[in-house]
Amino acid sequence: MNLPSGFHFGASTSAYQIEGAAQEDGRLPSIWDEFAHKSGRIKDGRTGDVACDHYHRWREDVDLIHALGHNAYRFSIAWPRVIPQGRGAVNAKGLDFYDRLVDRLLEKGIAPYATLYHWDLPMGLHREGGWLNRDTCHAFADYAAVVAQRLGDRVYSYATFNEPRCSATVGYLEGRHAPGEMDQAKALQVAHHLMLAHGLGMQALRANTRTARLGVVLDVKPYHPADDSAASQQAAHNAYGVFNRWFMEPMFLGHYPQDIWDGYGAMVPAMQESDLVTICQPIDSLGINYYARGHVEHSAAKPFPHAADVRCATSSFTDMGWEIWPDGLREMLVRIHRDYRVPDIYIAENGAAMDDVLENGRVHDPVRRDYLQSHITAMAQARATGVPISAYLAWSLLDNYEWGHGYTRRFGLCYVDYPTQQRIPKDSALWLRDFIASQNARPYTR
Ligand code: IFM
Repeated sequence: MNLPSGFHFGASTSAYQIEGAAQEDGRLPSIWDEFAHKSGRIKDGRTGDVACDHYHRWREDVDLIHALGHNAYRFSIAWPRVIPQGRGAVNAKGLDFYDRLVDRLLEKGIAPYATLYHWDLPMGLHREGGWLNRDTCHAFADYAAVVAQRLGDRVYSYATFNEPRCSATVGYLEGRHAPGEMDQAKALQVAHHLMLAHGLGMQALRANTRTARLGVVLDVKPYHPADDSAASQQAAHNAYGVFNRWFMEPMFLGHYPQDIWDGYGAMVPAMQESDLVTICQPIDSLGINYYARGHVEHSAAKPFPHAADVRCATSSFTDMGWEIWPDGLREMLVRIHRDYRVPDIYIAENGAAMDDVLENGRVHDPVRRDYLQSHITAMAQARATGVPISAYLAWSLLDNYEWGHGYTRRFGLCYVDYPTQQRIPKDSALWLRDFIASQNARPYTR
């Protein structure tokens, strides 16, 4: 595939989804602890209290990453472990955990990619209004500074946020994620504050690092019209704007997309004069999470963007019901490069939930293997056209807590037998290991 030997291959995880140890060593609850325990909206009624017990098994997990031939690993730092109330006192034990993890990754030739916020807002801040309260953006910047002062340039790549779109939309409009609200205007205000916090967080990271690469991770999706009508084409354009441009244009161009702003009408967020300047910080690297495309038709019955999902009869779908559409990854990489010219892009998440079965100590998952292979090929095609792409990180290293689905969805390269916490590399993990070796990817050195 003509990838340079410094290309990074690995997998991603996030704190609440794998760590467990929810009440240990000074960690306090986040909005996800509260939501998982109380909302009644988790499919199997379960929580991340134990998850994959990674907080206790992190050494073996790093050995596993190494054995799979990865030279990069993306994880998230739990804000409620590091600053349990969200602002104020720093919890030394929480920071120590990530300090040891980073050192161990470096010893093993694995580049640490750290995300500061993967949806686990400390409850202390949520009680003061959470992401609807502008002060939370400043608390986030303080937290970013604390982490960067401790981990510094040992972290190869920092991302401020994972999928701000998802935090805002699924948490405040669809109500399927914490904190479970269903209000479009609130979702837009939260999105604005998440972006403002990203800008302030970037400044804090910049002030406290020298060589680490800094940026954000966004979930991206192409939208295709399900029929030839002008109305459906407009719906696809609008949906693309709501999903992608609403976040990328403020961050990379310094303004909201005017057509989408007009579409939202009176629901647009309140902001201050200089917010867009703060939000539009230069980044070193953009992480993108790609899973599926959107396929929509116009629906007057739906609120703006007036788009209704249409299931394509000829497509295959994952266990999440997401359409398998590898070319969408190529399409998005080429389009993002064309529209925003960010200096570097990496695939921060890509993967498939499948109905995996453990049989005689093996998990045969040919559909996931094909999914990974076809998406890596799509990425390489984009790269061959000149898009600067530096890493491919699969979602996820382990089966884990899939938010509102609890433990009923398995995305892992490694199967987790939850009663014993045994990790079993699936066939796709072994395929990826051999593929990485075939690309001569070299271990990471600082
Ligand atoms: O599990 C999530 C992850 O936390 C964020 N991106 C999508 C994944 C699959 O739903």
